[in-house]
Amino acid sequence: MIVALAGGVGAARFLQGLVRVVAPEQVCVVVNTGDDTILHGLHVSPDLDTVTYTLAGSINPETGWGLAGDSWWAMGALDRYGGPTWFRLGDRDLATHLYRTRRLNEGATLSAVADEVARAWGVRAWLLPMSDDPVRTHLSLTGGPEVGFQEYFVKLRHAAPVDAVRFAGAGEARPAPGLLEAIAGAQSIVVCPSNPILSIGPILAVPGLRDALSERRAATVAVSPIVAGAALRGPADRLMAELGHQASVVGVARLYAPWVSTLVVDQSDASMAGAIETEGMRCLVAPSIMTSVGAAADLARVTLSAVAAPS
Ligand code: FO1
Repeated sequence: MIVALAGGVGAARFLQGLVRVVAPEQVCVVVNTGDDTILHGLHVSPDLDTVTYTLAGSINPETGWGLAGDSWWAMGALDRYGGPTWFRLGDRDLATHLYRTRRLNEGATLSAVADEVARAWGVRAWLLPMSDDPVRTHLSLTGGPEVGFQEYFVKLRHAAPVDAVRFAGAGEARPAPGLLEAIAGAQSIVVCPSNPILSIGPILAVPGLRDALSERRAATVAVSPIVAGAALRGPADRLMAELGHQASVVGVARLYAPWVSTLVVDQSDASMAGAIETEGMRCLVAPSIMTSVGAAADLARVTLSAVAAPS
């Protein structure tokens, strides 16, 4: 079994390549749920849905989230009542949130529902939320209030400066059933090219997960989401700088070194390999911009080779 830690669009694209290189049934994807939100009374799990729709080949290719070819009649109708419509839910996507909410109200766990949704879309990888318990990412805006993740990310277009991040509920959360066993028994553990603070941070905040991962350090490899000092998508670079980290592959290495043994960086960061090794990590250089599923598969192949080789 390969365990992959994931959150966001970059992770979903990487996973599309990973399941070309290893049998999907051998992949356990541990998904961030810190972005989950309740909207219109519905439980929305954006990262679970992005991974599900991407692996099902049904993701909207323009946005990287939501369903390809979806319509927006419900949002248009909601506008008549004054919204809120800043977080846009497509008509077919709404069915997923209706279904998830009903099942949770019936007493099903988030991991059971994630599995049901993934199977219904024909996804053969095992998708596991990091926890069945609620963990919610909140960001303190510099000189302003604390806001929920989606308010920061979508409503404020992740443009507002941030001085702190908090994972509410993490202290009481338990790892999803089977997750600790999957980490302990994994052949390799891959950290997808995801935002280290907002996507991987919530996973590490669930008590027991950081320790379980640290024990598997030699088998763990991460793909840097930062290329040439910038995030390919989203606010990772800015947020790292705002929170006092270096917005570079070296900054990623410093965050990951205690529990990850190898960092895969893009060719444009090849000159940083020595500095990464100074942080106590092996460095692998490979093309990491996923311009196609084939490129993602090539990146996944290189990434897995890192932990197959002796360190
Ligand atoms: N991202 C946006 O930028 N605008 C949206 O209106 C939006 C709606 C949305 C609906 C369902 C869903 O699963 C994802 C959605 N996203 C939207 C993406 C989401 O905010 C982010 O991809 C993640 O939370 C960050 O990983």
